[in-house]
Amino acid sequence: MTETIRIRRFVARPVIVPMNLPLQTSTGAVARAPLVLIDCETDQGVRGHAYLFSITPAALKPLTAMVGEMAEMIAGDELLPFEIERKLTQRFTLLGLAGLQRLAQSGIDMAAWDALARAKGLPLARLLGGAPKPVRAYNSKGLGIMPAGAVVDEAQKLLAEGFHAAKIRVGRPEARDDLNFVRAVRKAVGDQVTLMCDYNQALTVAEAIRRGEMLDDEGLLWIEEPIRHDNYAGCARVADALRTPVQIGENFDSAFAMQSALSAEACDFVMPDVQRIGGVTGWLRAASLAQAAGIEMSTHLFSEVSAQLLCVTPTAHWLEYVDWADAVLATRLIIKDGFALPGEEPGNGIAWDEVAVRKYLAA
Ligand code: SMN
Ligand code: MG
Repeated sequence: MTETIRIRRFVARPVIVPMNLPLQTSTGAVARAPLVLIDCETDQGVRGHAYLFSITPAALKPLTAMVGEMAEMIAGDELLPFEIERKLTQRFTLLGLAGLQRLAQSGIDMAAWDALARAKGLPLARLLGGAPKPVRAYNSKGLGIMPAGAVVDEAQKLLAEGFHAAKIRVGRPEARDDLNFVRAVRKAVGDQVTLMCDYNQALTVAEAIRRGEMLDDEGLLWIEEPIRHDNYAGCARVADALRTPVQIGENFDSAFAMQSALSAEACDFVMPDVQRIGGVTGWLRAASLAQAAGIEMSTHLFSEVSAQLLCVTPTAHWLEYVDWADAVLATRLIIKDGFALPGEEPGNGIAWDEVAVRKYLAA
């Protein structure tokens, strides 16, 4: 029996929610989370949910508007994410499949897959042919560019939430200060804890090699985005020069961008971001590329849907855990003994706390 589900409409709502722990990166502070909450309404009454993170509040309204305009193009269509991808890709090719366009299309894709999963009564991982299972997770909420004196407290707080791994933000003006900070964290947490660091593209190629060599004996699992994200030849030089693996991927605009990076041998690991790689559909394509290249694939932000996706990723590596949408979520991703436990409830793990949504509405 074939059952046709149609899209009635999408509703996009902008909210700005407080973060429990503001984060200082080499590009500045992230203190509040501007989110676009997307609902995919179907003719069967089932609703799918997804959210986008506009990073800066300045992009929140344009992103919400872009989701709204894009959604009108597929109202009434069958709920088929691959067909939605084909149609929207065609409509936006001349504009360019990047930036806010990319985020909006990924959000629509995620909400559509969620509606499909809920319509079938399956968690997303099962709809995709796998099953929810524990995925290794690190706490990415803190250890920003902060005073050295606060390290012990912050590290202990992050690990006490059930993790055995955490990410350190680096890219201070002086390399020596980064090194001292990394050492202070290691001293605070001990040898059993996994640590990685993230430059957020702060360095030149030569400086990335110099600083990377300084960090090479610190036992870091990876060095993330040391230089401009799309300088793949430069990334390859850095990756080649260092013993510590180089991680990139949160800025891949599609699986095609990831393929270019892999062809250039730009990195040792990849960590696509589900709102840039093309939602669930784009993630699946990227996961196959990582498998073919024999490269570990981690996630970026969006812990709820990403935990489900990691369950069907052949070279699954680490889940990046942040709780930045928690203020408007009715459920939380469970963390236990260093693992995230994606649930068996139908869908991608996202449901709204409507009272909170009304409170943080930014319209
Ligand atoms: C990051 C990205 C976007 C917002 C905050 C922090 C960072 C990460 O690059 O990988 O978590
Ligand atoms: Mg990063």
